[in-house]
Amino acid sequence: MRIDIVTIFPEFFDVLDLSLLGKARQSGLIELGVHNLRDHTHDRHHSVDDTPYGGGAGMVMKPEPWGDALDAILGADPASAESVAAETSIADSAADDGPILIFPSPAGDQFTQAMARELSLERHLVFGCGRYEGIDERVVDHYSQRGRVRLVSLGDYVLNGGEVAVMAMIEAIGRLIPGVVGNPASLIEESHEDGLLEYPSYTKPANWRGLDVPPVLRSGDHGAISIWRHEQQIERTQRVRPDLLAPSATSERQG
Ligand code: 6GU
Repeated sequence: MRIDIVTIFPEFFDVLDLSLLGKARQSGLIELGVHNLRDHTHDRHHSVDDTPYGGGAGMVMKPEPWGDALDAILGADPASAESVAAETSIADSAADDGPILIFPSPAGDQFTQAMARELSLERHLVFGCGRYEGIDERVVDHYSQRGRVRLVSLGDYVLNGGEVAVMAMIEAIGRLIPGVVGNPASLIEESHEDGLLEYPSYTKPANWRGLDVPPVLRSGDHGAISIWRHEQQIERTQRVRPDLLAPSATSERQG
């Protein structure tokens, strides 16, 4: 999978050198491009923001640097005269399911494990990290005319910018790409994969600070262990996340 990120804080994504995703990049399973939005400004101060039309607090990210930065990744707009020879516009590639452009936004669709799985099947994801009060809406409108665009939110709280959200999304998506996680079975037994929270896990020693490992786990009875773990999942989900057990949650998962 190819992943491109446009941001004013490219260093933020240095951590993608580490851990499982770093290994996936080394082995070529994930190809990453991090692009500095300021490289696509043309004024002396490299400004990426301006005051909002209509007034109000904060600053809005200007459309021109975004247009230049995204065109450099996606190919120029085929509708514009100078780009007749553009090789890979999103309009062309939309036919073969070209890139998806994702803008992290608290106003977007909720990011879920189901969405992570969907996106893990894509060949090319492009993330545009907004800062300040957001990006000029015409950027979303323009690229929506040319291909697939999604606004995606991590949850109902406010972050200063999209960078942390994109890190979270890339980690959730990247680990679902075949080969990134060494043991595929570990993907199946996790929270949210079957719509339930994970069962509790234990390792040695059998007694730690007066606390015993549940005896069933040391019984060697794999049937009993399997039943116990499933009961734990149900109990935990009922207690912590009853919304996941609601019928609407089930139909959403299947839909
Ligand atoms: Cl995706 N972006 C920002 N800026 N804030 C958020 C978010 C995303 N999801 C929750 N809060």
